[in-house]
Amino acid sequence: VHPTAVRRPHAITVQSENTAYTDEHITSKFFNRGAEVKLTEGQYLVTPTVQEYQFQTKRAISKTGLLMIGVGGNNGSTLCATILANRHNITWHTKQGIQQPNYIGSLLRASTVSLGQDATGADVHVPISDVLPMVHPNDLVLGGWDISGVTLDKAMQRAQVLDYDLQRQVAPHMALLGKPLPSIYYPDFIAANQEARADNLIPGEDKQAHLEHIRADIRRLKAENGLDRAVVFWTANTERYADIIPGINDTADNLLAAIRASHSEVSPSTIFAVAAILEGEPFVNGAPQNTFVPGVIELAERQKSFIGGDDLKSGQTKLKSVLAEFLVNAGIKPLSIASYNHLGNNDGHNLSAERQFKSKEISKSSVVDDMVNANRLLYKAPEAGAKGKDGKDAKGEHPDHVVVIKYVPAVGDSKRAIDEYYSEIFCGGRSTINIFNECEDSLLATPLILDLAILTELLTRVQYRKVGTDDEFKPLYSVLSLLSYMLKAPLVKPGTEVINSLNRQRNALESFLKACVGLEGSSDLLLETRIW
Ligand code: NAI
Ligand code: DG6
Repeated sequence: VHPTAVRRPHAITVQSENTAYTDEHITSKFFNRGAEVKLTEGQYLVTPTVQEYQFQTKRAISKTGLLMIGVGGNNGSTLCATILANRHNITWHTKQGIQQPNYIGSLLRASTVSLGQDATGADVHVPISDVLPMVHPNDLVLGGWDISGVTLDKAMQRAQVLDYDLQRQVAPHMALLGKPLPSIYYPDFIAANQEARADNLIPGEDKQAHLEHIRADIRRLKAENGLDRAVVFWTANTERYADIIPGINDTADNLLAAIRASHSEVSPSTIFAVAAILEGEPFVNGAPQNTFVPGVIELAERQKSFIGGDDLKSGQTKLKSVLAEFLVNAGIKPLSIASYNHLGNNDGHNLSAERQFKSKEISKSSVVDDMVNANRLLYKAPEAGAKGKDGKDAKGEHPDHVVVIKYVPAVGDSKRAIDEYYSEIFCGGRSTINIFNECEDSLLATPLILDLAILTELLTRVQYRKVGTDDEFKPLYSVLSLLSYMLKAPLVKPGTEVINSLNRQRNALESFLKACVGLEGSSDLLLETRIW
């Protein structure tokens, strides 16, 4: 347990009538500018709109626990070990020399935003984590559950991710974290090949009892560690999709009744999500399965709890969301995107089972939809009222998109990803881009877990007021779509558009953080550089 969670001095002060600072809060005024578009008799009628909001951010950072389900896995153990290495400033020998611990790969800790220009006109960049008070990763209290009862030092060795010299030095600190808490295991939801690991289980088959057990764990961990906030994070094996069954998981009340009745379609991840929601703690899903069945979303709304997901967007998909947007926005028409990868860690083993692969295939496939839909010059729109083979609204023209994952034990955590982008260019020409990407999967994923936990904690401290409508400040909407940058298949408010473009996701986040301190979103217009 690390003792801090105190407010660090705030590095930025905005001097403006739109921003007010008290010991407790930063309050800002923000004008949300947009445009309403109507198509009338072949003409687009565009009316600029503006709505004033106020944001209020609590300045005191919560003492925050990161409670991971699957803490004994590659991501979980790597995250714990790297935080401990940073916290204790452990350096280690590699064949390249001495390596310092760092947070490279974390959007919040290793990337910057421009605040504006100095007197010479040069941009002034600051770490994103300085824009608002945020938890430092070293201060996170770590813990969680795993169906494998291996202690965390041994779990780190089993993962085979970190250099030996780091493992050697961090092992005593990892050993202090002990054994993960016993967890819920419903074998039907993960691959049969995981059974040998499952030796640390909450007994029985009563799902209501399991829910109460997890709720009690969350309460106890909070009390024992003096936590103000516990972010509950699924980084356990990918589950199969749960069937959405009317009367079972379609509403909050039906879902709670289904848990009481120990219905077979309630997955372990859904039990954890419900436990966190009922405890008023945020839940983030780092894997692709549909943990957030409609009943979970309704429950989160009803309890005013926060949820975010799905599936960490680490390498191949992150690049795809950039490359597909680049091609489509350049007026080039991708005809097919073929993505292969092979890996040899336990995640790959689990995904070698058909139903678990299917969950991952879905999250990896959705990522180009919005870019394609935004360019009807290249891709034909669906006929009005047309239906697809599945009976749902037809999607219109779309590039062929295939996703293949193979388990190759020899390569371990070092995933190989191969992508071919085959596109139509000028006057019938063709362009083929091939990408081969090789990387340590868990070292890409781990900083995303940190970013998600830190942002989630921050977003629980931000409230807003729509000026002219709301008298009081209120919390943000339950589904934290501002987390989208780190997630492959972002969960959004039902009925709103999913944004997959990585650039748009980052801009949204940057604009939001700046709005909370009373700064307008970043402008690349740079007008003063273009006029006399
Ligand atoms: P892993 O297989 O090494 O770890 C998963 C852990 O979850 C294992 O220790 C397992 O015993 C445990 N587990 C399974 N069911 C459980 C349950 N019901 N309760 C508690 N623990 C349970 O996998 P890894 O590499 O750590 O990945 C974790 C998840 O994150 C997977 O779903 C993976 O698809 C997803 N993911 C991983 C990325 C990466 O780059 N490593 C990126 C995107 C998503
Ligand atoms: C094989 O695809 C294993 C998966 O868990 C991925 O490594 C993970 O989802 C990351 O995928 P991506 O596409 O973001 O690199």
